[in-house]
Amino acid sequence: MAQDSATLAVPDGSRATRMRAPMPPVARGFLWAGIGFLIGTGFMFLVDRFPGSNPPFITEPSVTVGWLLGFVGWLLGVGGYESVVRPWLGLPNTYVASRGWRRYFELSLDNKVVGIQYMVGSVATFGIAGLLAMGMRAQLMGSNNDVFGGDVWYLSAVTMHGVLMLLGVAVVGFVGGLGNYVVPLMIGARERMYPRLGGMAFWMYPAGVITILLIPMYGGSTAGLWGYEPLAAQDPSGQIFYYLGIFAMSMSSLLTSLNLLVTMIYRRAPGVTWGRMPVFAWSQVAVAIMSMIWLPEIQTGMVMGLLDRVIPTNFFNPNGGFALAWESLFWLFGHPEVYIVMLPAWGVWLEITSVMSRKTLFAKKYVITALGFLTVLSSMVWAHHMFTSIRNSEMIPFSFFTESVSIPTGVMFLSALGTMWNGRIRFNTPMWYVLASMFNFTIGGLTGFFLADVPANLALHNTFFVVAHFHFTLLGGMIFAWLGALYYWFPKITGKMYNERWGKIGALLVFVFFNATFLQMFLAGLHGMNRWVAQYPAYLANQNLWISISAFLLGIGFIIAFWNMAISWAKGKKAAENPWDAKTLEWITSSPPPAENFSEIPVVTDGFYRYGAAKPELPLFEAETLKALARRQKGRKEAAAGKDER
Ligand code: HEM
Ligand SMILES: [Cu+2]
Repeated sequence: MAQDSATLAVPDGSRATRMRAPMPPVARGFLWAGIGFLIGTGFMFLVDRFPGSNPPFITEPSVTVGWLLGFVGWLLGVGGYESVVRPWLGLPNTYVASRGWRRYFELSLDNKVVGIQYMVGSVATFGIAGLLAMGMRAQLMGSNNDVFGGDVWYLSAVTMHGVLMLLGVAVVGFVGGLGNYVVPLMIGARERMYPRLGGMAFWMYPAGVITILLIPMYGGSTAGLWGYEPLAAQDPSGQIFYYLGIFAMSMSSLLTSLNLLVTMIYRRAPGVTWGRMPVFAWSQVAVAIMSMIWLPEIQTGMVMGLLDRVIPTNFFNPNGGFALAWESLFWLFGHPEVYIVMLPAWGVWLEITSVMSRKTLFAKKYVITALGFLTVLSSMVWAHHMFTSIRNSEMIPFSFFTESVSIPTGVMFLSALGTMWNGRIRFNTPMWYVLASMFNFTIGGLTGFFLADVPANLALHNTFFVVAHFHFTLLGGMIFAWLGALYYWFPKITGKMYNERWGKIGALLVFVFFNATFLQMFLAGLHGMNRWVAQYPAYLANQNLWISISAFLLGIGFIIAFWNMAISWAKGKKAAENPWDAKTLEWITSSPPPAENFSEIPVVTDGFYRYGAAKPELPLFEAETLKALARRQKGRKEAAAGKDER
């Protein structure tokens, strides 16, 4: 490492003295979380003795307060104490970043460390939520199975699977993971605007995942990802972990998005104008705007739902409250959420198609305009999830706006296709994933049209047709693009090259068995297979058996896809500096980049994606950057160790 990232924490230039940490930060996090929990529950025990509860500490109000203090204890324990609290109190700065692997187990101020923390965390969460899916498919393999030992536990698995996949994988994978890692590099920034906030934001995420995993220990939660009222009010106590877990995970994404947005506003390198900024970064601008509006909205909803249980207030309680308000609150966030997830996936399509086709990105201005339309339109369609519960007169506008979303969406397809047109396309693993994602998303989008159509929706609502539709967009569209992105930036992040043959085998297996699994789900839905059921009529058993078998094979495909990355990271060959001949800024620094991202801030004089020019590399960057490149070739050690940049 050229420079210890700790120096970033000490802006006044004074070097912090290294304090020997008494305990690894994560261990201290758990300890302080435990202490916080005990203080919270103890306090509640003193102020309110909970007649009849047994044991007396474990009641919903006391667990809620205990969780809040535990959450604070966790954040301080993993490093918030040194990096945030002490500086606030004016105490001498004792924050020193660790080196090597230890950096990943503490609060870090380096965008690349935080990006890897999020990426590895989201892959692990994908594994856990994927295992739950395998369990669900084992249950549904026969019409009368009992794999989970009771319907409550099956439904709790559905809830946890949905919440973890959506808030713990889909959002986090692109915003926290690749967003933190790639966006500052793409715009030529040394760091994000608020490194400490970025470091803290990450640690909220595992707290949220763990909270969701605690659901079964507190009785389960059967109301599903969207926690519909008044069902949720009747749920076992595990439901409070649903509210708290979603709160923590969404807070993590919100703060990350804010940080990235401010970074893009203030930290673009000279010459990286808004117009030149790469599409992946642009997609994160749109994501940040949507996150700033809709994540606080759903967090408010989560708090209201929680208060309904622990105070109890009466927001959604049918006796005096309004249960349908929850549905609107949820979907006001829920629909923009799918765009928060999908926009970066489209950004990835376009980055990769341009690079792999060696062609200038087609219609970039229209793509950015379309991102703007999607940001607005996606907030005007939420009641298409509620056609069975709203008035007839309210249906047409929601149907209309939903279908109009296909226009800006089509722009993404057109741009990708126009970019590939007449290009010399390199069909490697990232490109395979992008093409697969485009194929899958087409099916997801077209079946969305059926669901936006009111008469069809009324028949298909809550059947497996819907389950298949949203998996085609989320899993087939977003997760495939995510895998493509991970493979594409793999050489940048690890400095190693992945194994192309195993990459393609993984991509092929995942593509074939994804379609085998979820195409059949459309048919099951049309034949009357309901969702959120652990048992179903025997005539559907044969079809479900085949769905389950395909799902298990899909699981194996995912294991191969991720295993290949893990093995290549450990043992792969060293990658070339810019193996794709890409034009965006992250590829002009070393792989992996030094702590400060660029040894010299690049100065950009032309748009990116200029393929086909006579000398593609040269006209892009000015002399300073070329000097930096030359210096790096002489040896990074010399260039970085010798001088202090600040
Ligand atoms: C590994 C492959 C996967 C399989 C086999 C699978 C299977 C399932 C099944 C059987 C359900 C329950 C449907 C019901 O009864 O309502 C479900 C629900 C769900 N899945 Fe997946 N899934 C997979 C991956 C994903 C991914 C990658 C995402 C998102 C990025 C996702 C998001 C969801 C959501 C949001 C729900 C709804 C949860 C709810 O109703 O509360 N799934 N999945
Ligand atoms: Cu929607």
